[in-house]
Amino acid sequence: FSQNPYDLWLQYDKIEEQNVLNSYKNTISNVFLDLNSPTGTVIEEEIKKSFKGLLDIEPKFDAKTPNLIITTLDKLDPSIKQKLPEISKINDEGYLIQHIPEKKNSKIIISAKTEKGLLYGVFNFIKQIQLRNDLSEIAIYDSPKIQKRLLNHWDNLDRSVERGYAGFSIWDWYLLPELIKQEYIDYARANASIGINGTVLTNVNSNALVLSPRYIQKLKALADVFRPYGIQVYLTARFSAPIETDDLETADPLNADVRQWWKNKAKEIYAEIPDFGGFLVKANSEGQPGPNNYGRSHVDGANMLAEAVAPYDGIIMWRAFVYSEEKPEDRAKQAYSEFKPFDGKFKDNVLVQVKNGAIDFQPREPFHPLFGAMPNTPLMMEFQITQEYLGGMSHLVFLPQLFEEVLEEDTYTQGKGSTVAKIIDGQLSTKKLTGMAGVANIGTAKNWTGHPFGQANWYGFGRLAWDPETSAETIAKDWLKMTFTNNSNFVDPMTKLLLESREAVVNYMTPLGLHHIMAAGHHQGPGPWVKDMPRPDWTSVYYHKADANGIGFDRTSSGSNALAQYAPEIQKKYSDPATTPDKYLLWFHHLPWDYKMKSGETLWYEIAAHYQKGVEQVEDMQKTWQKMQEYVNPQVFEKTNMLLNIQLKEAKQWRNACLLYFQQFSNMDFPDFIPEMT
Ligand code: GCW
Repeated sequence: FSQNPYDLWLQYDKIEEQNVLNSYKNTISNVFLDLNSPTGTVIEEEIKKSFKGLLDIEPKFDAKTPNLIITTLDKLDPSIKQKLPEISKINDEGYLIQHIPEKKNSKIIISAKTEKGLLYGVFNFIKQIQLRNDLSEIAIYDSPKIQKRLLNHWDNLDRSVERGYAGFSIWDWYLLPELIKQEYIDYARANASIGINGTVLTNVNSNALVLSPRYIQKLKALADVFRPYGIQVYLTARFSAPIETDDLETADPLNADVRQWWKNKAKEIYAEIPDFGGFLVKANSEGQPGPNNYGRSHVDGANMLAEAVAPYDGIIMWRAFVYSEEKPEDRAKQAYSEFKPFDGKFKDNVLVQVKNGAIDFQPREPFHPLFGAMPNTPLMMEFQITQEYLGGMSHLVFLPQLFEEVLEEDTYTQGKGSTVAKIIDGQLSTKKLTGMAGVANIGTAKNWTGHPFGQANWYGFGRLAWDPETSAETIAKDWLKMTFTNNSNFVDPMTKLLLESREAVVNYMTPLGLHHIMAAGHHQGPGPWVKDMPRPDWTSVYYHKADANGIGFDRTSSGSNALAQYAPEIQKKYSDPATTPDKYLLWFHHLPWDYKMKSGETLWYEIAAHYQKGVEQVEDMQKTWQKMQEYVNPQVFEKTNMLLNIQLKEAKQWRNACLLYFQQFSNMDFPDFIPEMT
């Protein structure tokens, strides 16, 4: 095996099936490529590398009759252009791969409006070979549906990573700008291969130092590395930076000196990095400074920054993750209460970045009620790829399943079919900007993500940011084939394993709509008993509300009425426990322990059954994995084995801890299907 984990899904092992190998060799070994640019060099290197690996050939670049033509549309011969049926459909980042049959000289055209599009096309073309797809009728016309496809690194300047489980930050700030690590290049390449086109390098809990001239030089060095791969750099902006890094006395967004300070700062950055992407801002949230400190609104703050970067086509991503220390209002309601009135008031280059759910990256949450509620504001999705609440470094959880579930949800805000995906990709917005962010799970670990299967979540995020309607199943299959092998004895059972892994974690951590009952602070492991914290909405008891009368958070009109923030169709369905999907039951309702569930069993029984099921699902995952040894690099096999053992141990801890804790309120027996508990 090579299957070097460092190479992620870009495994280019030689094709073993002789007939397949020969047919590829015959179809595509004579390449025409005429790009004289840094991106062109990247493309050429990738073609060489993949052909050497997969096909064991050096492609010819000077053949008279090429059979693989890679060039931008403006350079294509009109006679060829005529044979590209859907050419007008692709956008500036899109591409086409079209087979053109001819008697003597059949060929494949990879083309795009821009070189960046061409790079994406080339990566997809190589993927077709990794997947062993037939090229003889290939006709792919593909464009990203979302414009800003970004990773968010919660990386601090001291190289610690907030909620990071894969080592330290890959950004070696101390040695930048002089030292360019190979990892930077490989990071850019991996991201480009899945269409990611930007990266926010620093934590949203930000440090103003990164805006100082010394750091701008370091940033420039990274931007120069990433540029040929079509990746822009972004920074987080600490709102109080004018005070902290200069001697301004205020950071009030309506103060003329403050406004000028940010304009100067933007000018200074853009002088070094002309394609700098812009700023991501966490303001007035969890202790971060912001416009509210000066009696100003989020709109005042965001628009001030937007004005500073607008001359350079920069954008501001303003996070909606706010919940006040003083407000008694249900935390799930606060972002909506605060931001909805701002709809239409932000400048055109501002996106409001919203987490997928209203609490915080739980194993399962209903979609955030802001989606669909601000049609005149570009809303950017924020997913978390790093597994803060989903087992950190040790649990195998395939997150595209979670992402897909959120994106498919119907908000009904503009009638049936108003899915979250359609809001994110701009179809249901009056604004043009679109974006999706994923909080990265990348670090200095030799395989980038620590857990070998963390790579699938990075990969899957990229795929969904490109097209939010991609199915989790397609992503699972592609990733497994590209990373390991095409053998269906591996791919089929492992696809099933991946697709079930998310429900497993929900079952053994937070079934039936339970949420935020993790241990305090680090969020690893169970902590339904957590109650003494600096803020009530950081405790667990705030969320599960278990007592002798029952369990769950009443968010209907008899409770916090958070449900009123959703469209009438959803309100109607979810206001009655009988019509609320079981998966959200305790998110919206407080119900007695002996409440009769759809299954006919009591609520207590179903809670226990779900915890038990979660444990059994991990046991099933282990059984499947045991059969996969012959397809997987031995180190990855053993590591995953050991991690699954830890996952099973922790799943049992979750089950036992939660059931023992809740039993003191339910006062009901454990069903006898949990031998350890009876
Ligand atoms: O829930 C919290 C996390 C914090 C994080 C915050 C946020 C970066 O526990 O670690 O801070 O979300 O998203 O801003």
